[in-house]
Amino acid sequence: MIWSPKYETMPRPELEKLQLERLKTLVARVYEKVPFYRQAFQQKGITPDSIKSLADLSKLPFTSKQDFRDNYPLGLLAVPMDQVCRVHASSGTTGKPVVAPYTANDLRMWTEVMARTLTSAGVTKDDVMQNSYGYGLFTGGLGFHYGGERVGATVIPTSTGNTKRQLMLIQDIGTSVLTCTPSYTLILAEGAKEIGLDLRTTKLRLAVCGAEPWSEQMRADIEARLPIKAMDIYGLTEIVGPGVSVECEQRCGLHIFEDNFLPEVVNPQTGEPLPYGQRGELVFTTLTKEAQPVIRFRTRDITTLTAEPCKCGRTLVRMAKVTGRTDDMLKIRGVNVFPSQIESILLQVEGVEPQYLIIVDRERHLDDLEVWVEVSEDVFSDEMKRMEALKKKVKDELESTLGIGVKVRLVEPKSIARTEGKAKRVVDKREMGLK
Ligand code: DLL
Repeated sequence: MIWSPKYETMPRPELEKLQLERLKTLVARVYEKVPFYRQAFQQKGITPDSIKSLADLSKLPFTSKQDFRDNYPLGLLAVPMDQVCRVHASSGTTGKPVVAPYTANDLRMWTEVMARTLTSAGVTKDDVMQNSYGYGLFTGGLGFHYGGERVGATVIPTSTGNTKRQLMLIQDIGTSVLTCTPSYTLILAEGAKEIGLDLRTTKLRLAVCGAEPWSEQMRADIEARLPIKAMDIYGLTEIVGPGVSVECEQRCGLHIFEDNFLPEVVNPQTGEPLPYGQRGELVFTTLTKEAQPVIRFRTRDITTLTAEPCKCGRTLVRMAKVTGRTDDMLKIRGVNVFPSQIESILLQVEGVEPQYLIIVDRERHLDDLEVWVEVSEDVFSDEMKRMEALKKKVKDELESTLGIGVKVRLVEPKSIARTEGKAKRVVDKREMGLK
């Protein structure tokens, strides 16, 4: 089903016309209302009149995470404070959080894109949707909550954590859809096993997962452990929260709600826009946001875009699943390594669990990569020889793909700490000042 056929299946020429109109209005607005943008435009010799076609987008300056920090908390606001009806913020693990203010219209738009998102993922009014994204400053909880209510589903606002209670509600209320991070689905699967609950006896059928990178291998693993189809949803605080893009039933990339969020992919080094099909950094301009519109935000997420028609009927551009960020790339002895590569390799080896930790250290001026991975119960209780063979297999697979030496440590089931929010899978001791 398509929630808003008008916008989701609009012929592309018409959509592009709408985007251009909205872009012109946006540029004029931020030029007038936000000193930060006016200055940035002036530095590039741009006025609102410089935007005559969508291609002129590339003349506009970028906005970075640092710009949000420099203007903390509300220096990028484009409306008077009395028009702001809600404020969210990112978790801010790396410094000050990013503050996300919304006007009443922004909240309406967000609810609408979340209704489109959930519908595209397969949620209907007949579903019972257990929302295990964190409620609070994080955009996940309330974003999904209002979207779920808008499509008419029954929403259970559990928020994260308290796995036992989550499992109880799945059984007692008849939850059919889980909305949570991909890593939390695995915590639920483990919890169910511990209490002897066979999730196949429940009504669970679908999960709408996002907020962290997860590989196709991780998806296969999740779908093998739980009786669900796991759909990918993407979003970020700076742009709106969840609801920027989502998969449809074809699962061949995530449709971007382009009437609201104008995407580009650029070369992360030079900032040069790249054509469809080329991998680079995703950049977004918000076309309809009132409180804190954003011009050309550098997401640091790496993907490709395609405008090829999709069988689902949506005309919206699709982005490939995000599996890495420009800033999660580890440079190990000069070699680029993405955590997602390690995840994909590990999950193809029989006998290991989808729980791992990547530890980067520096020993006598040399970078050292160590991967801890949990083994399954039966392997762990088996003879030493089998453990040794498994360790060698994991090491060989990692080394042959990454092209560098890797230390592997097989650890006991459930020994790697689980996180209920976004999974933390890399410990870089080089950055932590421990070396
Ligand atoms: O994570 C919003 C969200 C909530 C999205 C719930 C989906 C579901 P932030 O905390 O600002 O916002 O984190 C945004 O998370 O730039 C990506 O690096 C990453 N991310 C989000 N969704 C995905 C995904 C929310 N489906 C940052 N795949 C983004 C890969 C994702 N990475």
